[in-house]
Amino acid sequence: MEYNPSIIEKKWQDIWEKNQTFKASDDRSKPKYYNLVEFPYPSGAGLHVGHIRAYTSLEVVSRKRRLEGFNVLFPIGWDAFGLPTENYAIQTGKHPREVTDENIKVFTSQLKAAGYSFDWSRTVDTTDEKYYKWTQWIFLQLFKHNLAFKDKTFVNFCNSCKVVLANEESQDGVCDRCGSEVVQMEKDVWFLRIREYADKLLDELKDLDFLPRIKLEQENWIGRSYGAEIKFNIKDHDMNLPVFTTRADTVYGATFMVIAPEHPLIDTLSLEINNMDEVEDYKNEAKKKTEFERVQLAKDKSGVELKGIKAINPVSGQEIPVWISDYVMMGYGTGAIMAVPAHDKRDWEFARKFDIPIIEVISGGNIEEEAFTDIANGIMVNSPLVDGLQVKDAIEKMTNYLNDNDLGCKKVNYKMKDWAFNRQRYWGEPIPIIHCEKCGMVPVPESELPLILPVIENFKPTETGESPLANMAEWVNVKCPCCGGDAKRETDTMPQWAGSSWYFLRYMDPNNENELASKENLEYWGPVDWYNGGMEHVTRHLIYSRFWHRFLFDIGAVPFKEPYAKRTAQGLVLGGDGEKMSKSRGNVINPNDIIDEYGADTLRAYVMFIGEYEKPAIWSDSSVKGCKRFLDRVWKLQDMVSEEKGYSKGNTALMHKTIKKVSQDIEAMKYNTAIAAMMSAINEFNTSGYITKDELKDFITILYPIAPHITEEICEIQGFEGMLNQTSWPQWNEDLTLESEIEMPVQFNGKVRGTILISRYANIEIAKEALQKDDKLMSFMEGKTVVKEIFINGKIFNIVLK
Ligand code: ANZ
Ligand code: ZN
Repeated sequence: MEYNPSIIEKKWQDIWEKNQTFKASDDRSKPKYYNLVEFPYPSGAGLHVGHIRAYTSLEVVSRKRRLEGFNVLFPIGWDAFGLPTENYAIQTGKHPREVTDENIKVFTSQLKAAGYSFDWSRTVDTTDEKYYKWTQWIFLQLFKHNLAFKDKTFVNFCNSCKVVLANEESQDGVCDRCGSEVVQMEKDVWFLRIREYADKLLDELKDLDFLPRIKLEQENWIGRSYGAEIKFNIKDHDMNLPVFTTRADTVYGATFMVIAPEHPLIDTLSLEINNMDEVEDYKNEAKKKTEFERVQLAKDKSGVELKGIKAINPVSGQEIPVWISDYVMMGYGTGAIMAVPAHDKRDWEFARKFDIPIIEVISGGNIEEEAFTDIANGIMVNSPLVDGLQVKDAIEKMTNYLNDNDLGCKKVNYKMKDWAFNRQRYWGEPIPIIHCEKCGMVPVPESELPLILPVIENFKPTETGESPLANMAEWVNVKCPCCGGDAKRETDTMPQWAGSSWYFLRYMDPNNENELASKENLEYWGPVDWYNGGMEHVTRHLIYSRFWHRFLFDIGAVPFKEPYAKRTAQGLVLGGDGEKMSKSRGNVINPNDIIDEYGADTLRAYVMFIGEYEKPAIWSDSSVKGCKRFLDRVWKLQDMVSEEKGYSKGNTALMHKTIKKVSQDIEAMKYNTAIAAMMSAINEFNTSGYITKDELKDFITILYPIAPHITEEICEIQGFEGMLNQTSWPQWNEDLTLESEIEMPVQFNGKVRGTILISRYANIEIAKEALQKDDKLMSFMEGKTVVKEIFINGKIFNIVLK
């Protein structure tokens, strides 16, 4: 019989679908295991091989867990709101709903063709009103707990397209669609107070089983920093300028101050500043730069002194100048710094460029040449209050001094900003808020949820950068739920991050109309046991969803603190040329082409074999063929099945070894070496020339998670009992993993002269017997007498001759 993947795979997929084999029942009597993969954005481009690499890993784990007796939840869904679909709708006039439905169809058939064991009955779609009803509900809870608010901020705006652009649409300061310059426009937008959760999100991290680099990304994103806020008085004014510093030890070395170009002090003191024109020009230039350009790319320092303004150093009493420069960000700390050029690289460059004094306060370096930043070894100087101390102690002492004299206080800062929760676009969840002149911002009553996104004709944003919803008078104008007066609906929609912040909860109870999920189901299925996804999502998505979840826990809406017990990440799949796959490069591999030519099992085996799972991997057509050949050889094992019961003597160690290796490697995400072990097992079966039925059964069982179709088919042809999806995962016996026959080295006077083939457990008598049958080894003993025999069980036979 020939191995014919296209027939076999369709057959088994139909059986799984018909029997609903992978439907997860809410059967609480069984131990559960919840595997989560990042649900795809159903774009027009279809599924790519990156998805396949991302999903196959936990697909393998899911199939293995079921054989281990777990009730497995392995769901999939659609993260379907967002820009590409909306932009496509603008270009074609097709409604995003229609576009989304078409794309979902394509994705569904592609994922099914790959043979994934998803529970298709639990599919969620973030754009489905039954789903986003609860996204809106969560927003309302945040609003009611004062964690959602509106504030002014700057957004990227394209004057020619008249749209607010996301950061990813306005890279390098130009509009992605028309190429014109992007300007910063001030707008009133929604924020979520995620900063209030910074400590909770950081402190829980330590107990989670996240990859170390993922934890690090989370820590850096939140960016907690312990320091002090210090007040610098403005000369001749009854006001002060607070700064945030992690280096209170260096206050004596602060020879100037720098404030961000957006700092409100400029307006407050505009009458006193003698060079306002110059200052305004500088502010306008700074507006054009993104934060990245300001912080990372600013090689050449620029700035303008606020002429006519002086600050007073709180410890030395010295008058120092105040500058504005774009290397100081308004969004961090207080938007102002004390500059210590002797010991900070950026301040040093700035002082050099503008000829500002540099005072050494930590000895050990050469501040004429560069800033001295070795805090571990420097000793304080020129600082009467802390001279002679080490930096660490000086920070402590100076902070206490400032605190006691009302000049400053301890302060913790976070890099993470509040979450800008808005889009001025159509294809998103409407924010359920009503603006009333009398009552202010009023939540849409929960009983009126979902607030349905109205159907419109024109998806283009308005001239003023508002969402197209703003054009719909009949939708916008409502009565205030509070006072009944005329009011208007909020027209901003939620960002794409919203729907993906809680989807894992909905999978636990996808059709619940009364709650986001029932208590019982949340208790049973939660938390997610294993979450795998891309490294590009371990900052924002992972933090946002942990934040929402923690909030839901705090208000008693979910019974567990952290959503994901374990989080891992796959590496990218690069094109055959080693570059990122992209249409323009022409190096994109369509998974369906691979399935059509070689079969889904080959595709799955290949993406698992392609290389270390966490590292980027380069696509190779010849390795795909290699994986197909591997499966051909698996199929051919059927030609050498012996009638022997159990494991044969010759294959026992091989079986136990291979089961152990594959079991452990799957858990450690070392899929490539698991497959390599199975490949070499096939070589050994071929060498011995036979395989027993039980050996074949167990061998195809451990291959089943990776290549379920071919293995189910073999199982059926061989008449093994039941289907593989109903068997148990094979166990190994550690003692039996050891090869029973070994090649024991034989030494004469300390020199290895050859080996004898004996049982691992053989004693010296058996070894001597084997030795006597070996003419070559015996020839070394000719004419000599044996002085001593040293035999180490299972290791070595050493004979001393004279
Ligand atoms: C004086 C000083 C002396 C500083 C020294 C550093 C070295 P992290 O660890 O990131 O919190 N800073 C504070 N606010 C800033 C802002 N809005 N924009 C740019 N820089 C800002 O770093 C805190 C340090 O970053 C602060 O400590 C401040 O410079 C600077 F030898 O103050 B430091
Ligand atoms: Zn009102």
